[in-house]
Parts: sequence; structure tokens; C-alpha cells
Amino acid sequence: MSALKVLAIQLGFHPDYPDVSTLATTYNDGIYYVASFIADQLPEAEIEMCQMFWGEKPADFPLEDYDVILISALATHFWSNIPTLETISRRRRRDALVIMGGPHAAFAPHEALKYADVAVLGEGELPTLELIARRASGATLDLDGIPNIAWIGTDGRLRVNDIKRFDKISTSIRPQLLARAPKLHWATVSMSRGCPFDCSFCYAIRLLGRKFRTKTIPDIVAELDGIHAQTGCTRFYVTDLNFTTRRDFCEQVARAVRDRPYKFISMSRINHADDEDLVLEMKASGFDEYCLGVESEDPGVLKAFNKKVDATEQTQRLWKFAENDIYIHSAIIYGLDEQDRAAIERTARWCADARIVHPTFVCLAEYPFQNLLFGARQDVEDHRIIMEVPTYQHYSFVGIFPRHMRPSALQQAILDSYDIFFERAFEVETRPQRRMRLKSYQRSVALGRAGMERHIAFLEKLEQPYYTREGSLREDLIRSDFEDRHGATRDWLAGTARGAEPAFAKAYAR
Ligand code: B12
Ligand code: SF4
Repeated sequence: MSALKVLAIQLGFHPDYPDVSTLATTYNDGIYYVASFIADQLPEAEIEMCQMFWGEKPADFPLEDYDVILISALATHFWSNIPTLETISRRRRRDALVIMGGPHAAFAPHEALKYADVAVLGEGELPTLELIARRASGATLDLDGIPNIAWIGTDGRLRVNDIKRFDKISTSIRPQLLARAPKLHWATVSMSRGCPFDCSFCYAIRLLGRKFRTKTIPDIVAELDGIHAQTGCTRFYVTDLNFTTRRDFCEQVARAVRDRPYKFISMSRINHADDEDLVLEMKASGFDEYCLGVESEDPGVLKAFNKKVDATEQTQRLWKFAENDIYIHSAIIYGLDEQDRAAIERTARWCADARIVHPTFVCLAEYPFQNLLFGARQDVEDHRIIMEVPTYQHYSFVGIFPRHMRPSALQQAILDSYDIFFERAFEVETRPQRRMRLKSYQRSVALGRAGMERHIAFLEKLEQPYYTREGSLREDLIRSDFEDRHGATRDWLAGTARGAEPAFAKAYAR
């Protein structure tokens, strides 16, 4: 029997809408973990990677030859690559298995299933292995009982299996999968999964769950060394949702990598600043940058997002990081009804005063039908979401109809926030090293400017019928338009969606 041939594809961004964050230039690690796990479990399989971030094109691969095609995409990648997905659908073998995973498949499985046989709704390793095994064992593919998957049944209805959060996560990225990587600024790697918090806007916990699970320290060190040996990269983006969830784990990682020449950026919460001993111990091991879920300085906004932090202490905590020469990145979220233009300007200026070095000003984003499908919360109702465009769920680009301002005005406010921030930051920041960082960030933001201006023009056209001359949202009109365009899909989903089943919704929220 010939070896199983697998192609793993990471879809890329739309060239007109690049990401403003410098960190977004690295690869998304999810597909590498899935592909590496399959390689570990099925050593006879031949696994190839097609990374669109590096200019590789799926159409250049022999798509007809593969037994399994794995596709990973954010929403923005999905809607930026419809012609590519059509090419894959046209050229794939009919008896091949096409599986789509990652955020878009997880939150809009019905869209992913236009181009894939199966959508994976969360962690992909075990469901993918099981799918491959079942495909190999029979002519008809029996999908019942495989956790975390969705597919379209022979009756044309969406099927969603039970959701399971897995206990162990021992996979390491196979360095060979990065063989064709260009010189990387950052290599992404995951050391733990899950976050125990429950912020309202957060889709991350819906993918990876709320149970914090760690890899073993020897596995982590071996993975870092392997990626370093393959790519030469010494800087790692730790994609863990909340790396500092457990102090003992952080200490162990810090000790294990102390003698390595590595630098890390990891995600954490702002109260990490309170444990200065740990912050400094980690800094001595290369953890001198964090991406913090700051979101806002406004207590009302933080409460609305269920952030569970004390707003009065945000600034002092951020100063502590700055005083210890630790660089802070953070997404600052706009789009709630109470965030008018004045509040947005205040927040942008506050970021500089609080000495955040890399704020990314973003728009609240939401998928429709989340309550219906999964019993999950949505802050923005279905009809106010701008879907099916290359900027969909790319948070740098406004993707909702706010009630209090036009989408184009919000996008303009996002753009202006960068100017307000940089003007103030150069007044506040005196340390040469930090001023250099600000300058380099300012250059990368400038690269994203044309995309935002293009998006403003798009939004102005789109929103025109939906706002009165005075600027209030004509909600009845937008609702009835939504009904015309998406009502049938919603009703079709309602036939099999599982959000109303308490046991399903509970497992999903874990
Ligand atoms: C770390 C992170 C970042 C980092 C690094 C990203 C990077 N280059 O890897 C930074 C801060 C730079 C970033 C930026 C952005 N991010 Co981000 N990010 C995350 C976060 C928190 C973790 C991602 C991660 O790597 N996790 C660890 C790995 C192991 O998990 P995973 O990728 O989810 O993969 C697992 C499953 O999804 C699944 N899977 C994935 N692919 C596939 C494929 C197949 C075939 C199968 C079967 C399964 C499968 O299996 C994997 C392993 O179990 C996620 C939320 C999340 N996933 O939890 C958001 C997330 C992916 N980001 C998001 C967004 C929007 C962005 C930006 C576009 C934001 C912006 N600026 O506008 C940019 C895009 C950058 C980019 N290159 O993609 C959204 C995606 C929304 C959407 N629905 O499309 C998410 C979901 C955030 C959220 N709201 O919760 N991000
Ligand atoms: S702390 Fe971060 S990862 Fe955890 S729920 Fe909140 S936003 Fe999501």
C-alpha cells in the first residue's frame, strides 16, 4: 500500500489588508501542531506544508495526489482566499478527505463546509487522527462519535458532534515543517493551552477551553531547540492564551531556558505586574515582552467585557513593567456603545501615558449565530456584523455597525488613535531604547495605513443607507436586510444547532 499523502495548508492574508501588528508576520502555529501530531502518530505518512504567509500557493502543489488536505484559516484568511478554496475543491480527489480547522471553521462551520468535508471546532489533533483512521477503514465515512467536528449529512443538514476538551497536549512542532521558512522575526510556539477566565469578547477560550494544561518542561525545551536549529530564530512568540496562569510553571520554564540565547513574548494578564519577583526571574530568562489583555482604561468598558481587573490599578501596573524595561503590547478594543469619539481619544492618549509601547487599536468583533450554534454569548447582535469580506474578523478593520457612530467614523478613530498615541508617547518616553522601539512600531503601523484608508472608503459606501443624516443607525432597515440575506441560513442552522442543549453548551463553555 502506498504511503498516506497529506497536505497541510495555511491560508494567508489579503494583500490589500495587511496586519498592522509587527508580530502578525510570523506563522500561525495551530496547523503545525496538527500536522506534527499526525506525523508522530502515522510515521509512514508523507506530510507537506503549504504556507501562504511565505508566498506558497496551494495551486502549485499536486492537489490531485493527496489523500488528506488540512486547511487552517482565520475568518479574514477564509474570505481573502475564496478562489483558492474553489481551486482546491475542483482539483482534490473525490475520495480524498478535506478537513478545515482553526478559528473560522470553529465559529462558522457551515461556511467552511462549502469547501471541506469536515470542520473541526476546537483542538484538531485527535479528531484529525480519528478522521484519517475512519477514512482508511471503510468506503463510507462514519462521522458519528468523533468529538469536535461538524459536517453536512446526506439529508443536507448540519451535524455538530459533542465538544470535548482534551487533557493532554504533548505535541511539538516538527522543525522539518518549517524547512522553507524565510528569516523569521519571531517563531510561534505553544507551551500551554486554555485560560480559566471568561472575558465576554474572547473567542480564544472557545477554541482551546478554560482548563489550563501545560506541556512538560523537557518537551518545551526540545521544541524550542528544534525550531531554533531549523530556522535560526532566537525569538519566540508564545501563543499560550494566558502564559502566567500558574507561577510554578513559569518558574520552571524560566529556569530551563536560562542558559539559552532566546527571547520571548508571551500573553498574560495585567496583574502579572504585582509579582515583581517572578517578572524579574522571567526577564532574566528572556521573557522581556508581554502581550497583555489591557483592552481599555475605562472601568465601564472593562466591566462590560467581564475582565475581572481593578481599573484603578491599570496605570500603576503598566508603569511597573515600563520601569523594569519590559515591553508591553496590547490590543485596545473599541466599538461598545459608550465609547464615543472623545472616549476613544482619551484611551489612545492614556496608552502613551501608561507607557504601553505597542498598542493595537482594534474593533470589537463577533460571529453571528454563536448562541444558536453553541449556546455562547454575543455582545454584537447578528444583524450588526459585517460579514463575508476580506476584512471579516480582522480586528484592525471595523467589522460591525456601531449604534452611536458610523463604521467609517470608528475606523477613522482607530487610525487617528495611532497618531494621538505616538504624539504623546514621544513626549512621555525618554529612554533611548524604548524610543527606538516606538519608532520601529510607528513604521510598521504606517504600512497598514493604506489598508485602513481603503477600508474607510468601503465602509462609507456600505453604511450609506443604514444611517440617518444625524448619524443614528436605522436598525429596522439593517435587520430586514439581514433577514433577506441570512434569514434562510439561520433557519437552516436552527434545524440542527445545539446551543439550546444545556449539556452541549456547558461542555462548549469549559
Ligand atoms: C496568539 C494569538 C495571536 C498572536 C500570534 C498569532 C500567530 N501568528 O500565531 C498575535 C497577537 C500576533 C495575533 C494576531 C492576530 N490575531 Co490572533 N490570536 C492568538 C490566539 C490567542 C492564540 C493562537 C494560537 O496560536 N493558539 C495556540 C494554537 C495551538 O491553537 P490554534 O491556533 O487555535 O490551533 C488549534 C485549533 O484551532 C485547531 N486548528 C487550527 N488549525 C487547524 C487546521 C486543521 C485542519 C485542523 C483539523 C485543526 C486546526 O487545532 C489546533 C491545535 O489543537 C488566538 C486565539 C486562540 N486560538 O486561542 C487568537 C486569534 C486566532 N487571533 C485572531 C485575530 C483576529 C488576529 C488578528 C487578525 C488580529 C488583528 N490584528 O486584527 C492577527 C492576525 C495574525 C496572524 N498572523 O494570524 C482571532 C481570530 C478570529 C477569527 N475568527 O478569525 C483569534 C481567535 C482571537 C480571538 N478573538 O479570540 N494573534
Ligand atoms: S484573560 Fe485573555 S485568554 Fe483569558 S478569557 Fe480573558 S481575553 Fe480570553
